[in-house]
Amino acid sequence: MLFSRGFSRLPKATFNRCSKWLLSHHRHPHPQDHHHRHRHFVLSPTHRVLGCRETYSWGSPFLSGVRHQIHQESSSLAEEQLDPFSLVADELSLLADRLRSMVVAEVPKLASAAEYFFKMGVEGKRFRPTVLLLMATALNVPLPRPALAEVPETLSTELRTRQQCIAEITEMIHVASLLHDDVLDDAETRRGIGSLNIMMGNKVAVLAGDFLLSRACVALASLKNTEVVSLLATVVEHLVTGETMQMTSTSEQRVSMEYYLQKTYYKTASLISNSCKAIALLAGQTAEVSMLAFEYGKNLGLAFQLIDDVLDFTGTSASLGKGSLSDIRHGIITAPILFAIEEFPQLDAVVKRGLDNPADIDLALDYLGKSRGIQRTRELAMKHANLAAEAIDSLPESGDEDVLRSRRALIDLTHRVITRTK
Ligand code: GRG
Repeated sequence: MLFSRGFSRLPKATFNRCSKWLLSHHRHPHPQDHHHRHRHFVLSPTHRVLGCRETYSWGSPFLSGVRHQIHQESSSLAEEQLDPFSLVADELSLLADRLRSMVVAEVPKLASAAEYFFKMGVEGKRFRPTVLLLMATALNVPLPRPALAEVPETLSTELRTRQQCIAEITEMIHVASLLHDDVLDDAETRRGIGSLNIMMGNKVAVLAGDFLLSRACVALASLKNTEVVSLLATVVEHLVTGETMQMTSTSEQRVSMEYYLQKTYYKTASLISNSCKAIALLAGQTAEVSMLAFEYGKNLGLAFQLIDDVLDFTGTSASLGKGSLSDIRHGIITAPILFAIEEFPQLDAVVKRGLDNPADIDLALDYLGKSRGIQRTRELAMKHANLAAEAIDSLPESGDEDVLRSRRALIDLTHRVITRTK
């Protein structure tokens, strides 16, 4: 099974707990198990955590797991190091233009609110559209049905436009959720500028989020694919469910790794996993390939959020306390603290008290510094990054250079997610 392989380095009890709910979601047979090689992002033998200073390196097996179709390429192509973002740069800039035109509103106030985070320079990392455009190319393989083996040029252009539309919808849902999140959190900044709630007030920010969602719905309807509509509607439900889980958790739920992972899937990984699946469905891919696309997105999304949770404590420096500490200050308990509780059970009572008291936050940070919480969170993120890369390795073979290049870029992204500092 895809899940159990990547978790082999985690203690069994932790793996069982972390993966219980994940296994109950979307269990599926691996279509090409025999092709699998072990791919592991590993901590270097010299890896250590001293007062939470840490050094990580990528084990050489990183590239060795890429399947033989990639190894069979000409060495120049195989060695080519391409930035995943630059591979789709032209399309990303077209997408940015289209997004700006899609969010034009009749009422001037709503128009300026809706376009706020689509303006040049404040578009964010564009991580999701990059993944989706790369996934569209990575899945550009002949379909098993002979009638569809030769796709005419016009049809493949039309398919690409529809897949770009998924990237636009995904970005609109993402930005809508950011706007609502900032209202709920009373955030003051976003993407390095004043948050919309601060610039225009909570009411306009909520309405702008609703407006983006409605424009996303119109775009989704235009695709005339009910399965894809259903996937993305479920994503919105998951975003709201995840946020509500975070907001309403009991003290018992706050210290549960299972609860945390489920909330993380809903809040962060569902959007990218279901959008990846939508890309595959639009291409008419098989259930197996669609599920591999989903698995890639899910595991990449989980790895992304786990690293986000580490960075909240460490910032760019890898030293504890250098991050914004925004989560813990808002009483939000994330994986590093949950792992620290396993080592220091006395931290459980501190966390359950609610962390309203700054002295309790300091105490929790002291325990975290003495624990392997940060390191174990990174390890869990690496397990998910490995699983994401394995999903790409398991795609049907292709000799097409563009397809292989995009697959390598998707695998490269799993690496970047783990090593990112912002
Ligand atoms: C209105 C759809 C909708 C949802 C309402 C508020 C809410 C329910 C959900 C919150 C979802 C949320 C904001 C999750 C956090 C996801 C996350 C990791 C955001 C940061 O993503 P980046 O770093 O941001 O990719 P940029 O700015 O680079 O795009």
